[in-house]
Amino acid sequence: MTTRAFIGLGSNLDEPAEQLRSALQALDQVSGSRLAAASALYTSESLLPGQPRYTNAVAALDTSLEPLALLDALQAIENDQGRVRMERWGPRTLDLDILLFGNQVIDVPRLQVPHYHMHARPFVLYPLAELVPADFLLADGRALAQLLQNCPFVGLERL
Ligand code: A4P
Ligand code: MG
Repeated sequence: MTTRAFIGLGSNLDEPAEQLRSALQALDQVSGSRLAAASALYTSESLLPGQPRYTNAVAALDTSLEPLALLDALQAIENDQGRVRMERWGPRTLDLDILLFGNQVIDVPRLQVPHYHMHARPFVLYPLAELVPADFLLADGRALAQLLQNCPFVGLERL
């Protein structure tokens, strides 16, 4: 059985667009998984002052992995692409977040899904909207259309 997961990709170091392109290829290579679709790339200012501009995208991944095994695979890709965890929220070559995992709500120490903050981040919601129907509901019942209405397309540039 496969589950459709949505993965948020972000980078603000070392040629971010290239980082995202190679991460998309790596996602397609994850065991038991297939990259079903990817959004356009978007750029925006960092939420944290003084950091380089971010490039973000969202991918749809069909996977037979369990959620924590998928998280392990994503962290391995982050490490392969040279991410050094210097400080939480610091600049990074690659950040891969599990935004949604089918219709599951997950709350264990290593993993919370839907991803906290995704409902208020234009660089997550607009690329996600490219990949799902207009009446899409998050696993926690929130309507994507409503979240988009509350989250104006401000400061985002679609590449
Ligand atoms: N973790 C829990 N839930 C999840 C999940 N759903 N997906 C845990 C992935 N990981 C999850 O992550 C820390 C721990 O979160 C993991 O070990 C995992 O067990 P991390 O990637 O090491 O830490 P982080 O990315 O520095 O923290 P976080 O909270 O993911 O950072 P944010 O909030 O994503 O902030 N501005 C723009 N424009 N675009 C961005 O992408 N990103 C950040 C980073 C700041 N500003 C930004 C952007
Ligand atoms: Mg992260």
